[in-house]
Amino acid sequence: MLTAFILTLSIALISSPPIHAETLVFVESGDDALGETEDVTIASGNDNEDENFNSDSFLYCDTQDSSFGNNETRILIRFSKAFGEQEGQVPDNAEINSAELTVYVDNQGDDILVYRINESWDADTVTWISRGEESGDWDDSGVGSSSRENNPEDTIFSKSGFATIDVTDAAQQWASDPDGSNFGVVLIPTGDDGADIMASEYSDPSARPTLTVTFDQDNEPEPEPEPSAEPEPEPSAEPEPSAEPGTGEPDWDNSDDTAAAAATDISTEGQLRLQSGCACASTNTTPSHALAFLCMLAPFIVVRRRRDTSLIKNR
Ligand SMILES: [Ca+2]
Ligand SMILES: [Ca+2]
Repeated sequence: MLTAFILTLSIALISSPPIHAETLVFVESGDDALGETEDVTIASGNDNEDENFNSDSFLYCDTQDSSFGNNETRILIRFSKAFGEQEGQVPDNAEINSAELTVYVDNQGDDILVYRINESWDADTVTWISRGEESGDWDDSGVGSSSRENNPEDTIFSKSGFATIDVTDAAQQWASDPDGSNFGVVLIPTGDDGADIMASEYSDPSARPTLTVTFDQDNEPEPEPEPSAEPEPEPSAEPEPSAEPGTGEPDWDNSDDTAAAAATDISTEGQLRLQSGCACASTNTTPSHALAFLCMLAPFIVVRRRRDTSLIKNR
């Protein structure tokens, strides 16, 4: 029995799926909720700092943006449902091999620095001053230095066309703590030659921001061994304990009805329910009352003999 158990365990270990790399791509599509993209421009200046621009089809990044009264514009981007335990999400504690944020630059400009944000925000209500109606103000307005990480994740060398931003380190953090850290990134301009980027609201889906994450998928946890996984006793094994005579008082009374009811229970289930040794009870045949009566007498008449012979028979 021990050998069979070890063999079963060995097969379970050998058949565990190996660690494998998996790639998921997230983009706003309308059909895939997990691709939900939150992207929004925030702008400084009295006329802009309390305004929300989430519905625009373009995102703006410029130290002196003429469309915003020559004030500074910055871009926030987050894929809020990319990480988690749902099917199709990057799972918790996944080891990130690479993560790339791809954007389409429509109007090239000066380089852009990309930082991981460390405060939560709401795309529909965020502004230069506020993180959102229910979130309070930024610790440092405009996602300033105390509202983001100190060192940039990457730099966009701004030119027209697709630009790829390495956010691997940020994605590792987001995977480690999706609820407490996935606040996306902020794009901060380095000069007054601004860049325009297609937003998730842009009509052509292929130009919308995309997050591509490649990660190692951990093995599934070992399943708990089920009771049915226990190897069946071999025919040569010792008789079942339930076939042994009871050591205490039999748990039935002396009425035929009780014995018959017990026997019926046994015949329908095909297995022994009585605590005392009664050979007829382990069969599928329907015992007669006489047989049931013999069953009741069995502990007093044939117990010792059957115990001896059953051992002989089963060798
Ligand atoms: Ca938007
Ligand atoms: Ca420009």
